[in-house]
Amino acid sequence: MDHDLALAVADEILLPHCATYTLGSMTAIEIMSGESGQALHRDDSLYPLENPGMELLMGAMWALDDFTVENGGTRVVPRSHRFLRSWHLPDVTKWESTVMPKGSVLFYLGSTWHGGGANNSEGSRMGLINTYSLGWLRQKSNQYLDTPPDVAIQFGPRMRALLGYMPHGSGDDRIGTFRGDCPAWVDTPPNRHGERSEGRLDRQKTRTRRTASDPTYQTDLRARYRYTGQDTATIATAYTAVSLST
Ligand SMILES: O=C(O)CCC(=O)C(=O)O
Repeated sequence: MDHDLALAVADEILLPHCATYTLGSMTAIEIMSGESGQALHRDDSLYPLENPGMELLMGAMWALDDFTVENGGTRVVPRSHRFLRSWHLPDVTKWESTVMPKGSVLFYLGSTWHGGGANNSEGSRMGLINTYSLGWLRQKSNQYLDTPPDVAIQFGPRMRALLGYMPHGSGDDRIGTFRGDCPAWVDTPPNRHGERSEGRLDRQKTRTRRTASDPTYQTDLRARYRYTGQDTATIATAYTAVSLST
């Protein structure tokens, strides 16, 4: 998800139009032997915008098997992103199959027509698609259900930001948005009744910047994170990362 190459490409395509982007969806796709081709489509059609003047998202298809013409390597219609409106159909007979060895990645724009190919081989074909979407759009999947706070806290700030645990534009706006990823979102899971165990405002009032060597800080960390079962070193790293970015 946070592979440097994928993020470098996403930076180029999406950052001109947003302050931060997020993971829209994570999908594993296995095309079995004998399966027919998927209908060609655009991934950005989930957003009801015609001619938005920018790319709304970008896809990265990682090959977990060799992709071949025979086994259904993703079909792509080159230059089809230039057909700006959904009723301006490109000639979808002019698709090309993606041929790439296992471990490779295909990047495609959200407006590019594409689809899984027919699998005429004996084996199955597996791939993983991650989409990255402009940070001010709703993500395609609800990442807070896929990766709830007690799991998200185990990742670094970059991954948490990609999942959406960071307000959009927190780095460059002028309206006082919280800067950096938001501890209130990642370190206080709802209790059994669906309420937060501490109010965000109370915690912000009492929270001061302390270093990891401060004994009271360690005690507080242990209390706060006891539900995760993580060791304190991991917790201290995660918390320091959050604190530093505030
Ligand atoms: O499996 C593939 O090659 C593409 C799948 C795809 O585009 C989709 O499911 O939206």
